[in-house]
This record gives sequence, C-alpha cells and structure tokens, in this order.
Amino acid sequence: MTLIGMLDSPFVRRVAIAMDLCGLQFERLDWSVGRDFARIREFSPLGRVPALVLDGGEVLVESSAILDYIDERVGTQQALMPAQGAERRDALGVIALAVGAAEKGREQIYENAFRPAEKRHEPWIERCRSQMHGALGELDRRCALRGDSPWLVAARMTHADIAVAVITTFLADSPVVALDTGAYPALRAFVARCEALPAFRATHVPWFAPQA
Ligand SMILES: N[C@@H](CCC(=O)N[C@@H](CS)C(=O)NCC(=O)O)C(=O)O
Repeated sequence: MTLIGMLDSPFVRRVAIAMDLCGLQFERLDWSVGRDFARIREFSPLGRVPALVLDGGEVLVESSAILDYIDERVGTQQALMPAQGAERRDALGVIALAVGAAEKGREQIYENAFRPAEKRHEPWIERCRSQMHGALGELDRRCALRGDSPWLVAARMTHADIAVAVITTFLADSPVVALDTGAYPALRAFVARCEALPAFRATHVPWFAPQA
C-alpha cells in the first residue's frame, strides 16, 4: 500500500500512526499539496491528502474513510475505533472536535499561504481562530475529566487519542497558528504523553509551509 502525503499534515499523520500501530506495511510518497498538487490530483481528484493506494490500485481518500478501511482490514480485536455504544459515540465526538480544530487551523494557514497579503480578511481569520479555540477548550476539559486514565474514551488507545495528539501538535508547530498549549494544561499533558510513544515519535517531522 502507498500513502500519499507529508507527515506535517495531521490527517496524513493520523493514518500513518494507525497503520504502524496495526502492523500494516506501507510506502509513503512525501508529496506536498502545494508543490505536488498536479500529481496528487492524479490519485485524489479533490487534490487533498491523505490518499491511500491499495495494492490492487484502488485509491481511498479522506482520513476517516481510510481509517475505517484499516479497522475493517485488521478486524475488531485490533481496530482502533470502539465498535459500538457510548465509547464509539464518545470517540466520534472527540474526533469531530479535533478534526474541526484542525480544519479551522488549516483555514488560517491557507489564508496565509495561498492568498496575497492584501486579500486576507482578518475577521474571517479571527472567526476561525475562535472556533479552533472553542474546540480545544472542550478537548482540554475532556482530558481533565479522564483523570488518571491514559486514554480519552476507552481503556486502550483509539483513533480519538491519535487525532487529538497529532492535531494539537500540528496547531502548535505551525508558525501561522502558533498555538500556545499552555492555555490548555490537561490537553498539553495528554499530548506530551502520546508524542513520547514510538509510533508518534517516528512520524513527527518539522513544519513544511505549503507553497502556492
Ligand atoms: N477531511 C480531510 C482533510 C484533509 C486535508 O485537509 N488535507 C490537507 C493537508 S493537511 C490538504 O490536502 N490540503 C490541500 C487542499 O485542501 O487544497 C481528511 O480528513 O482527509
């Protein structure tokens, strides 16, 4: 299998970490959504990463759809998404908050990368920033509520934990967003614990600014 996309994207990184944790072998093409836009579109017409090319040539896009495929492929024992009930609802809720925060961060970054300075609209950027902080505040509250439990929704790591960790790191690493995690102490401590794990360390790369 071939994963397309750079690891500074939290959407690519969450897939790479899950595949590693599930013991799936894959190659990765380090293609940038700026520089390599045309060749990314040959696999992903929307021009987005991640895209996962399966061995038979089928292409999956959208990180949650790719993760759903991975869970199905490895089976319920190894799947990183709770199968049902309150844990599954919690995981989906936490992932929605984290992905929403990432998207609002991404808007701020793209306003900077893809728009000339005179065309940037500060009220829109401020709206994104405040939505992002709304989601992060709720994630911080949820991290605090979990107390001594190492994971956010279950007794073991799930896609929710991976999403929260990689997305917070992405927002903190980006010089445009420059998230100060000091405002979110429980979230910060949770992310630090995750980022110390081998699968996270192996996929943490320096920030790469997309070029239009
Ligand atoms: N909802 C998508 C979001 C993916 C996404 O936004 N990827 C960014 C890189 S971080 C991208 O491809 N951006 C290029 C663009 O949207 O033009 C997913 O979860 O896969």
